[in-house]
Amino acid sequence: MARKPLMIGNWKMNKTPAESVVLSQGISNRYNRKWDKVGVVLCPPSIDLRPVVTVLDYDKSLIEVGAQNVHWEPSGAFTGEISIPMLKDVGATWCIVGHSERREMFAETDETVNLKVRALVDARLHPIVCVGESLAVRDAGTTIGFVTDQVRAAFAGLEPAEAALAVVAYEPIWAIGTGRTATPEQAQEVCAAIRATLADMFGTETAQSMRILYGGSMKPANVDMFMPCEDIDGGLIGGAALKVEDFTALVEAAG
Ligand code: 3PY
Repeated sequence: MARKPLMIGNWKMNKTPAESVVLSQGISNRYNRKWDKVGVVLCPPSIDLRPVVTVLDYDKSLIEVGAQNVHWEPSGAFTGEISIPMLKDVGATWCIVGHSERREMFAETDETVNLKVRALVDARLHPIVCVGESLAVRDAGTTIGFVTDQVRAAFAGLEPAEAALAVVAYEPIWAIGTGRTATPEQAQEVCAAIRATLADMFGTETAQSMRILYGGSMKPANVDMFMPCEDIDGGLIGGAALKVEDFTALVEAAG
């Protein structure tokens, strides 16, 4: 089944609202019809969502916008959190869930990842479910079991049509912010195992329709190694998403 490639920029905690206007405008200016072969999503910090959506709406851009995190409760005493109704109001349609930085530094667990995925699909938003192993897990030879357990936990309790709203991003932790990348063979092996797990949970048709991304220092210099892999449908991009030239080069390479 042909899956439309997808490139998602994860800006992490970079770019002020003023800088987010410059970056999203720069990317939008480079957007051309060729890119409708590739889905593009920008995930700026939550304070930048409104300015980025405004820029892209003004340009009638096909680029979509996502958040980097969300709480599963619709409102309440959760200081510092943002809710799904807030994302919907601002025009965000995607949300990263379970990035390894949040799992490591902000106590995100498989259980809270599942609560967030559940709440997002209930609101018909698209979760970007991040999974990936540490170097210790890779060295122990237990990567496939570890990552597929994360997938099972994140998607527990969903119906196939709900799961199909999500994408999965495989990001080996040892390749994030280190300049190291997995080899295409390593990435493909894990992404194939993720797809097999989704097939086991939701059926082959749903699994074949879902996009699985590679993340972890994907950049213009290595994108051509990953895109031909059978089970890799795009990238979740960190540092290279912060430069117009780099990000647009990645999108063009995916198309
Ligand atoms: C990276 O490539 O550094 C990422 O973590 C993307 O999410």
